[in-house]
Amino acid sequence: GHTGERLPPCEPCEALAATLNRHLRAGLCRDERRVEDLFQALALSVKEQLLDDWRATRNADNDYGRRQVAYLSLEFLMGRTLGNALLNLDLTDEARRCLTEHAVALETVEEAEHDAGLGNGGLGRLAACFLDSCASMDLAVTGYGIRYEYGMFAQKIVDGFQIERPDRWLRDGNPWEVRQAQRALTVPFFGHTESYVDRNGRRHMQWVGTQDVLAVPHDMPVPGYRNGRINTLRLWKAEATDDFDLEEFNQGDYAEAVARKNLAEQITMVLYPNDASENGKELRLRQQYFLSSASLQDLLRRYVRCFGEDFSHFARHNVVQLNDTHPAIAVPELMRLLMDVYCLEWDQAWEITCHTMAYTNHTLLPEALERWSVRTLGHILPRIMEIIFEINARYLDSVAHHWPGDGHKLAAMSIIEEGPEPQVRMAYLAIVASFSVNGVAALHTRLLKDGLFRDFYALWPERFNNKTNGVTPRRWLAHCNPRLAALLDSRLGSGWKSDLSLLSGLNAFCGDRDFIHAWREVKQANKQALAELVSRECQVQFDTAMLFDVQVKRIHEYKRQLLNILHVIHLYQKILAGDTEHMVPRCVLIGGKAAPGYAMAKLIIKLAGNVAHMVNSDPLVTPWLRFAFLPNYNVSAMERICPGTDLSEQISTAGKEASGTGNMKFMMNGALTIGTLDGANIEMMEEVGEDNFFLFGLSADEVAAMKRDYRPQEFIQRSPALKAVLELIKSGHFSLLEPGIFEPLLQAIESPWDQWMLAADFDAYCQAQHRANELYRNPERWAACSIRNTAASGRFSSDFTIANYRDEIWKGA
Ligand code: DL6
Repeated sequence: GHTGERLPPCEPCEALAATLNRHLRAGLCRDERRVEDLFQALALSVKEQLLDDWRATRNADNDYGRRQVAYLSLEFLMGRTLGNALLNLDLTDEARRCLTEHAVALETVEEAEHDAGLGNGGLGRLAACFLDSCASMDLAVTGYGIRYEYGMFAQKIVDGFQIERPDRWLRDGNPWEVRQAQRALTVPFFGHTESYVDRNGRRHMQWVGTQDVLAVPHDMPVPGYRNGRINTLRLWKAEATDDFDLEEFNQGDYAEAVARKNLAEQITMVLYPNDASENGKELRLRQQYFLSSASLQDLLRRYVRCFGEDFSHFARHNVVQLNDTHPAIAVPELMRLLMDVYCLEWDQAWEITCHTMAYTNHTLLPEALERWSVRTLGHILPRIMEIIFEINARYLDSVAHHWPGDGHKLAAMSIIEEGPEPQVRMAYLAIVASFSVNGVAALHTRLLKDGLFRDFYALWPERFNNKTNGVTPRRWLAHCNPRLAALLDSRLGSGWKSDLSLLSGLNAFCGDRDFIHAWREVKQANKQALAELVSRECQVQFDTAMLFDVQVKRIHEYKRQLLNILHVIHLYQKILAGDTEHMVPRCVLIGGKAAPGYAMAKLIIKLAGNVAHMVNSDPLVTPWLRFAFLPNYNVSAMERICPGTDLSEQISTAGKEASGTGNMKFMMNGALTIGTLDGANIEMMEEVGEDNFFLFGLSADEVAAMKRDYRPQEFIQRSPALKAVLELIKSGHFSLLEPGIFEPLLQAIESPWDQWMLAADFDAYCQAQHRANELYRNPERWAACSIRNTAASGRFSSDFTIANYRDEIWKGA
């Protein structure tokens, strides 16, 4: 038919088994059947099953009966899709039945799926949890992101050092995505601006001489939990525009045309692997603008199709949630589109922008606060730079009005940071244009208000609000821990999967011997599965009778994996000294990736490996202690890790971890936490009670006060244990073949500039570890505390978080 012609509706979908066989036959032209083939065929079949609901969802949302939310994020750390999709669509049993004739377990097929590693860590995984909750709560939310050809690198450990390997996750194709070539849009770069006067004598600006890049949507389905809603994650892929290829070709410069094509496609080639630190590269800015522009054009196109070019209700029908400042360039871009494309006046465009944008901050660390040099931004996006200058000029008028005659304030609050190389402060740009600014845990939001954004809070207190993070109970309990899920179902019914507060019903079972027994059996089985993973990936044997003590997250000094390693060395020394009375045998696991350019983080990994080697190869030590570093920690590894963990390490320097979300996954799965008063740990402890939590260390206020006169030597001299640990490292015991290699770590601990204050917290940490040891000696009491942790985790469902976004920010969604 012709383009756009309506075709008759399709036949209703056949049963999963029939689709599966069809896809298997269609996808294969050989006899043997690999599990990868079964995965592809099953994924395509599941996608086919949800297509009707997906279309129905899109059609229902297109009439703007409710406010539409666009969640803009440079990262969506989705992990695998199959298992979660089957769960939400209630197709798990049917899929299992279909696979019996192929004599393969569903779990085996699930493991053939590559993780979609389109994110670094917490920020990207939060976006993924939010998508699941939004769909499950029947909200019209679209995720907008980038379809990186290469996601988060794969981590290999060679001689104890991290090696990065490219993550070619699309190698076998992505069965979930639907390419929407007909909905491609163009995004301009470079060029310059000109003014012109229209027929009515109005002056306009235009951005000309641009190099345009095509943004092609690749849609991923986001099924709600058994409610028929299928939301969309729209990932943009950059491609060269046809016309500009042709033009070059006609001029005979074929090679140049191909080179330019590669340049355009570079934009979505790779995810920047830096978590909580600045990227600063031009290509990163191009990614940010590419995502922001394409997504806003998409929003405007949909709006205009429904309402024409009357934008007076745009903000009532749309809200754009900015996931950190990465997409904050959307602010001037929306202004540009409204003014330059749809001819609105400044004031009207600004009114719309300020009622549409909402900004979430995810970090207080200064090195993660984005700045772009005016020179770079002006070169790549000249029209956008002009608009930022104008936004700043008008906004500084209101600052001057609020603080008359205070030049200091003007400089401190300006979107442009003056200096030899003027910079655009992206967080300020986001705040100035947003009707809502939120932090991600109560403490974090307080620190934003009193510290980092103090002046803005004084100017616009009503904009600031807290939304404590959460995680989806579908993936992080029902799917990843089927044994515990079955036990919960048997006692509570299955309603907890969509109302996690029902887990509080578990409190009634804390004294029930049979239940405690069943609870411990589940944990044992999950520990066995985790031990198998550790054995396969680390060649270290974990014994399920021992306490499983786990810290998995990005490697960063502020997260203090080093503190954990020092404690392992402390235990090692106690064991060698024969001081094992009442010691509970323990297996310590650390996992996580270091940013490729972060030397200290990489050295921490190396130390973990060397210490592990000494611990695990000493037969006097291994009955008491085993230690492993798990390579390539990612979403699917966490699905195996959190159900099998006894003790969860959340030990960041107070005031540095904005929220944490791994902490919540562990709690839900019945781990006890050893942690500082940081991020959401505080709220977790409030929910479960201090008796069921191993709290230690300085508070955020104490850290801030101590910073003025920090003397680590005093702590070291006062602590025989710490002294001994540092001396053992210094002696070369863990670096016999690499003398002096750990010197930078030792220097950091002993430096008065050590922001992370390891020495100050070491003794308190060991005492908290000792309390954990004592509790674990009584397995029944430990299990009761474990039950109470799961029971109290309902608050940390991302459904609860999203209900708050809906009611307090996205009003009308
Ligand atoms: O809000 C999600 C997650 C928090 O749980 C972590 O505490 C926080 O470190 C992380 N922030 C970042 C910062 N990246 N940037 N910009 O990843 O966000």
